Amino acid sequence: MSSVTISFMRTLIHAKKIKAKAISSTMIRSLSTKMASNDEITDHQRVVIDRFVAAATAAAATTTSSTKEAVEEFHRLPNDVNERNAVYDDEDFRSMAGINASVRHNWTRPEIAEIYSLPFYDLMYRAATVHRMYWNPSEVQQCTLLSIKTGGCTEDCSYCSQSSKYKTFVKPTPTMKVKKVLEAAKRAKDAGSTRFCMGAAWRELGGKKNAFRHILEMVSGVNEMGMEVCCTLGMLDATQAKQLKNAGLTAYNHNLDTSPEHYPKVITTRSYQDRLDTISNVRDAGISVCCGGILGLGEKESDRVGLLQVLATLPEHPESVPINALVGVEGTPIGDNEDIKGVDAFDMTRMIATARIVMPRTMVRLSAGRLSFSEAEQYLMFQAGANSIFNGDKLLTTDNPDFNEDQKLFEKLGFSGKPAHQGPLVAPSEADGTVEITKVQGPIAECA
Ligand code: SAM
Ligand code: DTB
Ligand code: SF4
Repeated sequence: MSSVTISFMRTLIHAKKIKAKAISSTMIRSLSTKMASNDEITDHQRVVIDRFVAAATAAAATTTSSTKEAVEEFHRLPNDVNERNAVYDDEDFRSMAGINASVRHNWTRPEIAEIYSLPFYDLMYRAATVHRMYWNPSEVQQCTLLSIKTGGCTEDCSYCSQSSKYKTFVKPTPTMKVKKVLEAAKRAKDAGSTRFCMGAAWRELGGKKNAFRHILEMVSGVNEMGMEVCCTLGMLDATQAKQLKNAGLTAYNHNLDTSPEHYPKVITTRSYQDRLDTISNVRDAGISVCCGGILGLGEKESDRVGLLQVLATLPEHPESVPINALVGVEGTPIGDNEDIKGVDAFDMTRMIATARIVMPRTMVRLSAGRLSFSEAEQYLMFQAGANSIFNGDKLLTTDNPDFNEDQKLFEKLGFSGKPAHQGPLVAPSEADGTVEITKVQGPIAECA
């Protein structure tokens, strides 16, 4: 790549005084002309420039705000997942520091098992490199959870404190009032949270008309506060998913939990296919899919690989994949099973690293179980590619690290939270051309 092009790109990226609005067509056209006239530019280098121009175009087209915000926005990819994916439509694979990666939907179990079983140092190197090819590692999303309807669930998930089948510390409580939920969301926002996730201990929304009306009010209320809104309410049909989308829902969490083979040993009251159907209803409604699983259910390594294979071969990878470590709850079959050991930090890291490699554009969420890991162990998980956590002193019913301790940890590690309703930061390796991006085929895309 010519030095003039590199310095032009850097000027665009780093210039503090440039308004993104002013960047748009003239500068992009000028960049295109420089690109078109330089015979020495190789194909993959041209693509690096294409990507940069695509991000700049998106930012320039949508920016109406101040210089600082404009520059900030200019560093970000489009927030809408379809627009974001469209930027990379013709991308084949990425390479950096001897590692290749791509967004694929045809992963086989043996391929994933091979990655999962790499020597730990090689797995970490590969995952951390993939992470840096696709993401800015300084940004880690923080979501605040609230249980809006606790306990008394008719499902028999054998890890769960909220199932009515088991006698646990949880005292069932009715659905919270809309006003109380919005007050809690406001407190989370004031504390700096940008995403609010509401959980209900239901098998399904089903015929709960009144409760659903209230939930739609909660969703639109939180959305109006400027926060991203997520729900996890059990199974949804297509109509309910569309209603939630219309009310302003950003994302829906519905986990597969484990592999299809291990699943019936953990849950008997709803099938794997039921879960896949809900995920597809959520996807079809245009809501971001948050779908992952739990380690510590007595599963084998092949079940962990099996779960990742199902996720990585969905028609679209989930926008986020939560990886939970079991929080053992007394009174539940798994919590009381002495043969099931606590989740090892290296196993948790392996799972996160493998998820990062097989779904490079997915946000990997280090979810339940952080209290059982030291800060250094959690750092290993961020280094393996985790870029989201649940914050707040409580998860749904169990404890989570102290909110202020998490903020201190973020400061120590140099992480910032992700702002609401903004796409992820462009990976520095992409902005400065360190990562090589190879196209599927064809001539240079027309810029501007
Ligand atoms: N009731 C809804 C459902 O299951 O679809 C939503 C809430 S449920 C608590 C959300 C997810 O939290 C579960 O699918 C499971 O992956 C995770 N989870 C629940 N209890 C857990 C525990 N004790 N330890 C770790 N993760 C847990
Ligand atoms: C997810 O995968 N983990 C979060 C969120 N989605 C809703 C829930 C974890 C729950 C942990 C057990 C509890 O607190 O009851
Ligand atoms: Fe009910 Fe969800 Fe708990 Fe299963 S995980 S028992 S569906 S609250």
